[in-house]
Order: sequence, then C-alpha cells, then structure tokens
Amino acid sequence: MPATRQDFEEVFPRLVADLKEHCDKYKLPEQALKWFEQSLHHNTLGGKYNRGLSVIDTTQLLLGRELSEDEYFKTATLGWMIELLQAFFLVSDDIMDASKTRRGQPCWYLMPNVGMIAINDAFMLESSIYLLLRKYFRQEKYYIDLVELFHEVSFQTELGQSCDLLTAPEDHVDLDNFSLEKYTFIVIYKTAYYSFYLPVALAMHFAGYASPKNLKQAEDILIPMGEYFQVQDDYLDNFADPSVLGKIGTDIQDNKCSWLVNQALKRCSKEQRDILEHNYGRKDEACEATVKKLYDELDLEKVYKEYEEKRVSELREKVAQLDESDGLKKGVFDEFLRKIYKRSK
Ligand code: DMA
Ligand code: MG
Ligand code: MG
Ligand code: MG
Repeated sequence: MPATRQDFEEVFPRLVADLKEHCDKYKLPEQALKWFEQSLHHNTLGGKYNRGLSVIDTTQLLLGRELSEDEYFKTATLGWMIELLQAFFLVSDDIMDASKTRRGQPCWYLMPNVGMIAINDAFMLESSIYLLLRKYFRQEKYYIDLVELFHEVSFQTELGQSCDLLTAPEDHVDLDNFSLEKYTFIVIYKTAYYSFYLPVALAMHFAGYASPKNLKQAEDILIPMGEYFQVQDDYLDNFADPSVLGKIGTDIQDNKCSWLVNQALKRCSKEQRDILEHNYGRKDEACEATVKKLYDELDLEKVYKEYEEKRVSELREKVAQLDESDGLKKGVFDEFLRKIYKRSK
C-alpha cells in the first residue's frame, strides 16, 4: 500500500522538535526559535509530498514487504529531507520569480514582516537537512553517500536555476535566446534530479540496492520522467486554474524559456512572432493576456496533450526494458508515473 499523506505528516512534528532541540543547545532567543518554527511550518507543509512519499513507497517496493515502524520513520525522515530541500528552493524561487502565491497561500517572502529575511530562512531550511541526516544516519555505512548525494543534487538544481534565470532577463526580450536544447538542460537540472532521481537514490541506499548499475538504470528513466514533470509544470502555469494549482502562473511575464513559448516559436507565423516579440516577458497584464490568446490560437493545449501521450508511452517502454537482476523493480517507476500522469496540480 502506498504511504498516505497523513501518516507522513505525523512524522513531521518529531523532526521539528529535533531541530528546536538543536537550537536550544545554542540558547537561541525565543523570538528566533518561534520564527524558525513558523518558517518550517509555512514552507514545508501543505504540498502534495510526492517526493517525500516516494522514498517510503520505493523502499517498500524494493524490499518487497511492509516496513517496520523504525524503517517507516527513517524513510519518512529521508522524505522530509527532500521536502526541506524543496522548501529551501521554493522560498528562493518565489523571490526570484516574483511569484505571489504558493500552495494556496502568500509566498513566504510576502508574509507580514518577512520580506528579505526569507533569504536567511531558506538557508536554515537547507541546513536542517544536514542536522537531521547527522542525527539519524551518522552510524550508517552509507552516511557519506547520502551527504554527497544531497550536496550534488543541490548543486545540479542550482545550475538549472542559474540557466533558468539567465535565459529570462528582466529588461530585454530576445526570442532567439530560447531553444528546446536550452530548455532541456534547464528542466533536467532544476527539477528532474531533485524531484525524481533523489527520492529513488535515497531509497536505494537505505534498502541496500544502490549498486552503480541500479543507480544508472534509475537515472536513465527518472531524468526523462522529471523532464516530462516540468513540461507539465510549464503547461499548468498557463492552462491550470490557479485555485486548483495553488499558485498563479508567472512564466509569461517573467520572460521564461518555458515549454509553451518554445512550442509557440516552432509553430508561429511571422505576424504571430511579432506579437510574441512585443508582448512576451513584459510586466503587464494586457501583454500577458495577448500571449495567452496566441497560445490558444496555436492550440498549445492540444500540442501538450499529444506530447504527454507520446512521452508517457516512451517512458512505459523504458520501464518495460528495465533489468531487474540486481534487485531494482519496475514497479518503482510505474508508481511514479501513476502519481504524475495527467496531473492537474
Ligand atoms: C521550479 O521551477 C524549480 C525549482 C528548483 C523550485 P518553477 O519556477 O517553474 O517552479 P514553480 O512553477 O513552482 O514556481
Ligand atoms: Mg517559480
Ligand atoms: Mg523558477
Ligand atoms: Mg513553473
């Protein structure tokens, strides 16, 4: 049985208590302690927990049995570490993308009295990962592998974010700067490694299945799957209902090298390209509405749906070819696909 959000959430208070206890050792003033706790709650809770839950589900599938109480707690803790990493990235991402809402609430930097303190709060969310890792995994022989994995995946994500931001300058629009090659780099690095490879790699280390061959096989399926996940994110940025999605799209106004603008560029006439040239990447709602209208004229919704079917059947094909002889299981990847196929948030 896949892990439930509720069981997973029940582990969180214990981890918050651990982090607070660590602060107590330094006699952190009460105000700062309360602030940290609020940041942990606001920024880590309320999402889908796909990444965190996947560590538990993957471990269960690899071991081929239900987990003991201790195994459940340990894998949930690894899951919460990914959720903390995600919280760290999202607090920063929302500042850099000038977003307004996240998970149906104002972004952390827009909450009363927060502002740019959010930058330090993001660092503290990241540091929390390593405090928990040390507390619960220091004695394991794979401890250093986990530390290095979190460091490497963080760097990969930061490389992706760097390219994402550098291809989206605020002050000048240059549609020639976009390409599907650049797009692929951006999304693999900013999203696929931490969202898809990381949960499975953590579970493989925990369950004792992290042979180089298994890690490589997992990466070869999970990176294209993560690419598909970010294409969905870009599609939803424009086409989803914000009240369902929990966030208001910003990609058009932010001049992002999004999957949609790349598809539009592939299909537009000279006149339509002029329209894009004059309306994309402007901090102006009327310009944004003009681009949205163009996306409808080009029927990008249909283009996306075709992409989705094609990509999912390719992924299913890859899963079918998986070599299970070292203990890796096809079910791990089926479960990921099941969670994201045709998602609306
Ligand atoms: C998200 O890209 C990537 C990271 C590392 C947070 P994005 O800005 O498209 O995400 P969102 O749509 O959630 O703001
Ligand atoms: Mg963003
Ligand atoms: Mg972003
Ligand atoms: Mg997005």
